[in-house]
Amino acid sequence: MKTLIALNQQNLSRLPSDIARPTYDRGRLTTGIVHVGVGGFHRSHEAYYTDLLLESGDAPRWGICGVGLRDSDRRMATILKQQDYLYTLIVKRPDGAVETRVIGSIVDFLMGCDDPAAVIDRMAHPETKIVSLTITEGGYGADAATGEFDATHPDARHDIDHPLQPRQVFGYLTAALRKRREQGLPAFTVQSCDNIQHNGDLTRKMLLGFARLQDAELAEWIEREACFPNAMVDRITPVTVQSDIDYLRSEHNIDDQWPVVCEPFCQWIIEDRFSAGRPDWQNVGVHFVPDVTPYEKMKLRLLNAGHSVLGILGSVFGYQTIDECVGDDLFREYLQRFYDLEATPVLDAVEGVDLDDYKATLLGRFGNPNIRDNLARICLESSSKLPVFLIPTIRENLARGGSVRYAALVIAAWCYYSDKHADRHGQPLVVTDALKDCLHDAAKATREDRLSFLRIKLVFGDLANDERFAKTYTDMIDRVYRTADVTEHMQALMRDED
Ligand code: CS2
Repeated sequence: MKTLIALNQQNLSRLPSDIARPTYDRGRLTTGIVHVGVGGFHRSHEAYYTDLLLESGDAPRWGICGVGLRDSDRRMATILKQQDYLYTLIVKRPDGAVETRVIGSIVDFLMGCDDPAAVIDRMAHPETKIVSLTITEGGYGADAATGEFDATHPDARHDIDHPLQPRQVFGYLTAALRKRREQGLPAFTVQSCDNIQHNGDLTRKMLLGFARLQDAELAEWIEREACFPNAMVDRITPVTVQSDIDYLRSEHNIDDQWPVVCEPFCQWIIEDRFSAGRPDWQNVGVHFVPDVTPYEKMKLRLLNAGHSVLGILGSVFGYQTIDECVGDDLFREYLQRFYDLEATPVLDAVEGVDLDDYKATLLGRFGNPNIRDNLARICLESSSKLPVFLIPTIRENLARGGSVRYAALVIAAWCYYSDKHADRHGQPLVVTDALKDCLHDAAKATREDRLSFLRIKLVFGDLANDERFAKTYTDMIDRVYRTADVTEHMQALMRDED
């Protein structure tokens, strides 16, 4: 047996010739970008685009320093450090073709919980121009009822009182911006890379909400000086599994402990507002626009909502992956109808995009059999996803008298899922959600009060008070609790429509 080549800087030249790798001098890079939340998505998206840019020419100011704030980031920190921050990106096409490239744009990694001062100093360093974030939809600390920064959260309270030992991202950003201001440096740009409508505006609002509680004058400076461009981010990136690691070992002789797998499609549309300069990402396919609103709305309401529709119905039915769902004509047709009848009528026109083509492309992307995006990934943290991906579509349809039945069945199936933690055969479903217990308790009470789940204000706001929706939802609950074979109900809804 051949000896495996451990992935690290020294071994780059020994990698098999068919593996693309950085040819730029990584030793020369300085870190213009600090990224908080280095998971699969950052590594298949921003770090990928930046690697392309570094490869294409002279952009040595734009190396990335990864940051983990929590202990759960330690594994990533340890593995990346061992590999000199290199990792392999495995791009899998639907036809089975695979492109493999070692990415070199991450050049350092700091753990905030070990050494907060190091993270603050790095963000405050004159070389840092952008602090980007992938902290998940639920990570922005907004109070679900008011939409303001939730200052009652224990970590937020801690951060207000301990400016130099923060726990949350806004504590770090504020401490670093304070330092920059004291040193006469320009504010960095805060670039959100999460799936939230107006992600930059939300980041700004939350950061200012936090900073005001600590230092009103500093908050004013941040408000004046820092930029928070909104952006639409897109690349389907499933969770890395052991077979991906094994594949690199057996096919390419490379020992990479945490590669990333993703689809070929990749999109990043950003509003061109940066306070301290930015990489020339436009040279490697990133689009800069004055207003990203229609693009982000389209993506959240079609791609992400489509994932949730298939993810929840598919999980209850007993499917494991998204491609399995769209491979089933019934699920595919259901999604298409949800798109056409409920999601699309409340979208705005998007310049240069034909929505029918966009939807067809999504079905093709979901169907990529080599991605095998697990429904468990799609369904995790649904309580912070659905309020962004699906519930706004319901609300807007209620306001215009449009159809809400396809979405209501999904919510009813999610109630069943949260109640039973099992699919229709009784096979356990793993639930990972910050509101897991609350969802479970409310769903359990469905027998006594069929609207109990819909009454969770943190997720649904006042949707239970809407008479039409409450009626439709109750009807769907009755169906799902009669039989959890959701395909029966999907079929019935489509039949009624014909
Ligand atoms: C998914 C997204 O989290 C989810 O539910 O819909 O992670 C999706 O795969 C990405 O946004 C694709 O760009």
